[in-house]
Amino acid sequence: MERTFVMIKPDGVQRRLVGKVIERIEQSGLKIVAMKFMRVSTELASKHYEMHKGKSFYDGLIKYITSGPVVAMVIEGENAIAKIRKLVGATDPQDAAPGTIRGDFAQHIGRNIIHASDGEETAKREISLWFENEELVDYEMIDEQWIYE
Ligand code: IDP
Ligand code: MG
Repeated sequence: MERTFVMIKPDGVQRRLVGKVIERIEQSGLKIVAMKFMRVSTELASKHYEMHKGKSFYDGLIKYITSGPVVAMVIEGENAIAKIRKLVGATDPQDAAPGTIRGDFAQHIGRNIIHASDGEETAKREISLWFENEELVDYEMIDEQWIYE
């Protein structure tokens, strides 16, 4: 089982898409192990996006992510990292396939609704950046035998 970090960005919250996004994650069989609704500080935003520091879109990105509340989550499942990236779709919604979250709900790369970790190392780093260990809840889903063979 793998864990990944997912965040519904301020535009997702403002456009009242929280329920629809979480529905897609839940119905795919993945499991929520942590979730919080929060305003992101500039400090957290700059740590989260430190790899993009210096790029042309960086300042706008920090402003966007700190502009309103977000929903931060940790999601667990088999190949959860890749699976969620597929559900999310390409970074630029203009390239994101229909059926993906960005493809169905977004128009512009600077307002693309959702973040998801892009690999094992990133997932580890982001989960520990956004959540305390005790905020991650260990539990079993009652339908696990119907989700995994
Ligand atoms: P990802 O979110 O699909 O992993 P990254 O390349 O890691 O994409 O970029 C992080 C975020 O930075 C994107 O989701 C998007 O919000 C923003 N971003 C990336 N490229 C651009 C751009 O060219 N213009 C505006 N925002 C951008
Ligand atoms: Mg990324």
